[in-house]
Amino acid sequence: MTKTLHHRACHLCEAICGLAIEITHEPDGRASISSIKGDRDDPFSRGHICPKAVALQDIQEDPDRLRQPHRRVGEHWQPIGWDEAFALAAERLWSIQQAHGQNAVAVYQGNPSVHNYGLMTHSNYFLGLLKTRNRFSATSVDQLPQHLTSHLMYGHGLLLPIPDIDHTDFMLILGGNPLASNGSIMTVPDVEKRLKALRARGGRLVVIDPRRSETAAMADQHLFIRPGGDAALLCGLLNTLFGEALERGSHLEVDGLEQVREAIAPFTAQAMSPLCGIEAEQIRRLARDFATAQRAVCYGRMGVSTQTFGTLCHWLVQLINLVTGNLDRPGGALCTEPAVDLVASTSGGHFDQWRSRVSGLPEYGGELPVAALAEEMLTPGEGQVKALVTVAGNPVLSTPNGRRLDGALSGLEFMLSIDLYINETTRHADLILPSTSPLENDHYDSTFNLLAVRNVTRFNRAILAKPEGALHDWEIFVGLARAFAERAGRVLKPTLPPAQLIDLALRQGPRGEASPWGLSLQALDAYPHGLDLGALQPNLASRLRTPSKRIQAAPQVLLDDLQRLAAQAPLALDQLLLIGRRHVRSNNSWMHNYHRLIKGKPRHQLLMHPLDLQRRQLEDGQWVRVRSRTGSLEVQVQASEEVMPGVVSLPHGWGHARPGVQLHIAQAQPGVSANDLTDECLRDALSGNAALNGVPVEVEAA
Ligand SMILES: Nc1nc2c(c(=O)[nH]1)N[C@H]1C(S)=C(S)[C@@H](COP(=O)(O)OP(=O)(O)OC[C@H]3O[C@@H](n4cnc5c(=O)[nH]c(N)nc54)[C@H](O)[C@@H]3O)O[C@H]1N2
Ligand SMILES: Nc1nc2c(c(=O)[nH]1)N[C@H]1C(S)=C(S)[C@@H](COP(=O)(O)OP(=O)(O)OC[C@H]3O[C@@H](n4cnc5c(=O)[nH]c(N)nc54)[C@H](O)[C@@H]3O)O[C@H]1N2
Ligand code: SF4
Ligand SMILES: [Mo]
Repeated sequence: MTKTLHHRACHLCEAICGLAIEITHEPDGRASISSIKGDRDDPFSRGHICPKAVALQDIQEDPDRLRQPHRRVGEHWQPIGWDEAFALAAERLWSIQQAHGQNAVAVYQGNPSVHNYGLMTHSNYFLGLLKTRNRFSATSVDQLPQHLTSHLMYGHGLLLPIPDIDHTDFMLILGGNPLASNGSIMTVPDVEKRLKALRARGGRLVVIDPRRSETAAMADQHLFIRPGGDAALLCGLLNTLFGEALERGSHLEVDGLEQVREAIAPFTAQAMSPLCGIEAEQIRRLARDFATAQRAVCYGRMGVSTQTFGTLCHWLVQLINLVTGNLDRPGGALCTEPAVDLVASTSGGHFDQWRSRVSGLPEYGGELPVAALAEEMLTPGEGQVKALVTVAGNPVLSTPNGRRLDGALSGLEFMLSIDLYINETTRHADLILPSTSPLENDHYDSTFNLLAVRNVTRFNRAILAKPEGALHDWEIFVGLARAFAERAGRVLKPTLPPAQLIDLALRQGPRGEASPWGLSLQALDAYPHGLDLGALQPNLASRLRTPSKRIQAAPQVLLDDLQRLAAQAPLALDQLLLIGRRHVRSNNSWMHNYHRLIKGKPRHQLLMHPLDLQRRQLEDGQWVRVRSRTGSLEVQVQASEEVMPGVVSLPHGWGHARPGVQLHIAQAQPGVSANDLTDECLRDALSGNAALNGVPVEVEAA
């Protein structure tokens, strides 16, 4: 028996934590993981990991994880060979498109699609052949408003300014809880340490959240906000900045700032206060504190994206950073300069060039909002969706009104899933193609290097050998593409393995052969702990992709959306609103099948303020029925002063006890799916992003 030590990063969430993994090799050739620890020599994560990293071992060993293709035969699953599986998929998808048109096949790509580089480089090799307009992904239950804002203001949906958390003096967070999520569109391992450092250097952290989250609890100031009230608060802040001459000059060239100033004039702190539930003087004081800090940054995330004014919120966040001189400035918000530069190598994107068939929701970057997926399946007529391909996703638990989608999936003619498990979604599939596990994969983080709080890069070599007969995700896509092209009589362009594509991108990139860095894949092998490329630097002026190469502060669609806010009625305080929450041991819907992550105190409960319980004569710990327009469910309630009165909180991604699901540990857990209550009709009107937060609900004794 020998032991070897390996270094690579964890890429389960967005944080990029360096790992030191010890592998035991048996004399018969078998290898197993003996320990997983944080890598202290990683310059970015500095030893930090969360409990999910250790569960990489459980993923590896999980008997429920599929290891070969499975085909449905009635109620049973039958293992089949790869070639047979590819041919079956090609035949069914092709014939459905022949009978009903190309758009009859829909695609849904889930979150791990950006956590696995083979999916990044190769999913479109196959999916592009389908030429369907019914493409959906987890983007539209998440960060779509942020892409759209950057597309409209900066000319590229990936020019996303990241908080310079290590150098700021004032951080204002709305709708993000990095202590649980480890940062998002702000890749930041050991965020707690970095926030403590901010406070230790005399800086301030202010959190706006309807719940006293873990991050709010460590802040200098936490303001409760009525869910969905952020656009009003942000308008009040911006109005104060203009009204009290708190602006600061910027080196950036901007069009439309005068239009913004004019448009925002009626949105005074006084007028906005009843729309967000924060005192006018409180709003004004916050604006002054922000503007007078040496270096400040306003950061908005999930909680402000997934609400009915999601894009308006993110536009206002950008404007607040811009007018206070904190955009593209150290200690403010800065764009990264990654070694693989997706901004330089891709087009700026497009918006609203076509719309969904039933509800007329706009496309962004070739994808339609996933809130429309079920209705596209359920509404008869030309273009009705008859088949679905899911890739690394679980939309039944992750998208609004998941129960309706659940029902719609059972009516499809064919469903293909590329996934590791038979879960709430893939149980409806006719064919499941599982890929290798995370540690059997190489990985290069082209997405999260783009979103990190420092410029970083590394190449992660696979640590465990690919089992015999297994395929990586990218190989599955190549197999599907070949079979489909053959069936459809089309010529397929050749492709290269992901490692070679990344090598090319590195060599040709800004830190490549023409630069002093001279990066290539081979060069990165010299940095098993990752390579720090330095702090973020101002660069937006030269990277803007708008036609004028100037920032567009006043896109017409956003000025128009401001009028929607102006027409908003004041808050109905007696209406209970549902919000979500994340836990550090959880990862969306898919990591509940591992003992070490689900042990400990139960965390599936509905959190409710004691006053709201009292008003309904309910008691802590009792079972309650929660009802919304779309559904109802029963769950245990927990009294909590963490949530403000009028707000209840339920985590998403639970509710695994459904027939046919093969997740033996997860199924035994209590918990319900928050998305059985969310509503596909509640959306950000501009982008179509799902409003998963601020859902009106009623709660009564069960
Ligand atoms: N109510 C509510 N709903 C939400 C949210 C919320 O806050 N509240 N959050 C939303 C957000 S931000 C997101 S990103 C979505 C996530 O929604 P989804 O992406 O739909 O769901 P996940 O739970 O991430 O499912 C990941 C799936 O990928 C599989 N998988 C994991 N790794 C791999 C791999 O390497 N290859 C392949 N082929 N498969 C793999 C897993 O088995 C699992 O089935 O949920 C959204 N839904
Ligand atoms: N442990 C863990 N880490 C994760 C994930 C996970 O599931 N578990 N998922 C990963 C993914 S895919 C993503 S996208 C990121 C998300 O990372 P974050 O954006 O940090 O998301 P959350 O932790 O959901 O924090 C959202 C916060 O918004 C608050 N909120 C809800 N409604 C409103 C509102 O109307 N206004 C305001 N101001 N706040 C509101 C909620 O109370 C919550 O505290 O996390 C990633 N990291
Ligand atoms: S925070 Fe946890 S899940 Fe995320 S990258 Fe780090 S170790 Fe992995
Ligand atoms: Mo997400």
